[in-house]
Amino acid sequence: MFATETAEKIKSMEIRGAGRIARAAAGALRNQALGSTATRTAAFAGEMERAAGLLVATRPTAVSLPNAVHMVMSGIDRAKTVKEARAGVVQRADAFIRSSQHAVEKIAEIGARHIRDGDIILTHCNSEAALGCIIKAHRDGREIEVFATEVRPGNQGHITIRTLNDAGIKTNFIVDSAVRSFMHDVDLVIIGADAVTVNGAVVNKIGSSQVAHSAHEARVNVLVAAETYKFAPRTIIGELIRIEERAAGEVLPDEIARTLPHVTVRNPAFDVTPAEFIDMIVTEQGAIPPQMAYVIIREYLGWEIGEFHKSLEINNGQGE
Ligand code: RI2
Repeated sequence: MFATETAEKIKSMEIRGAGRIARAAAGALRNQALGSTATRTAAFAGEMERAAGLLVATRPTAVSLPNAVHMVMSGIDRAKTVKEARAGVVQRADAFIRSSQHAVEKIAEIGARHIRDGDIILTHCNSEAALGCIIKAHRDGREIEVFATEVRPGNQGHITIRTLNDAGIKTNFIVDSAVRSFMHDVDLVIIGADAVTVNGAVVNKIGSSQVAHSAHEARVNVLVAAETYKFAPRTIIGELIRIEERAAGEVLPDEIARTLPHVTVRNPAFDVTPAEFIDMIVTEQGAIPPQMAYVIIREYLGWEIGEFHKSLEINNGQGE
């Protein structure tokens, strides 16, 4: 699949989940590079930049997407020939996809260690990283039970309960508004992430902050499963994560909305859970308290404050 088709599928959420969209974008850039007929490096780089821009613009919140695209595209401008530039893109895209899959497996292994025999776990939305931890604990022989939310309006909870059912895990399916009613029965909350900011706040599916707030109130630990490429480097310079607001029709059918001229439907897809409601973030590099998010951005994503200063200087015309 080339970039245009992949971008459409990400936008319509046929391809969804922060990790999956990142791998799909990397795969699309690889295919774009392999299929390009450009004969000059500048034309090749231009085509790839346009493809990258198209992919990044599809969903504004999941930082995994621009991080993956940045990793695949980095160094393209230094290649001396189209052949070299193409080989670089293919190599980096394949490396990203491999390391992403490995990260999800590693997180499952580390996260499962924090699940005890007899635990009742609540999860919200459909996160392959979060479900990986739950399924690994079950496979390791721990007897567990799960509460899974419906996740209006996208119904991602339906995917979650099918996955849990197929793994043979005892699961309770509840509407989103029932979370607080059941929180006293729950031992641990495990959710995924679309983005983690430098101050350890987690951006995830709308409703996650209510889930975490309710867990905090009931003294239930909240564990976030997030690969390091979900950490947001630009939050170091104070940039905020944009919360995607999706079409009103996902919440209320247009034919009903048309009859309600005084009603505006709001449909933010994500919300922000502050670090104080999160006990641990499990990354493939280990489990960290949310306050250590900066270390992940610096050590594993390789972004330093200096790098931003440099790019700001260049943008302001003071650089090379
Ligand atoms: P993994 C999803 O977003 C959910 O917010 C989920 O928690 C998050 O991506 C992480 O998913 P959406 O694409 O990468 O359903 O852990 O809007 O699968």
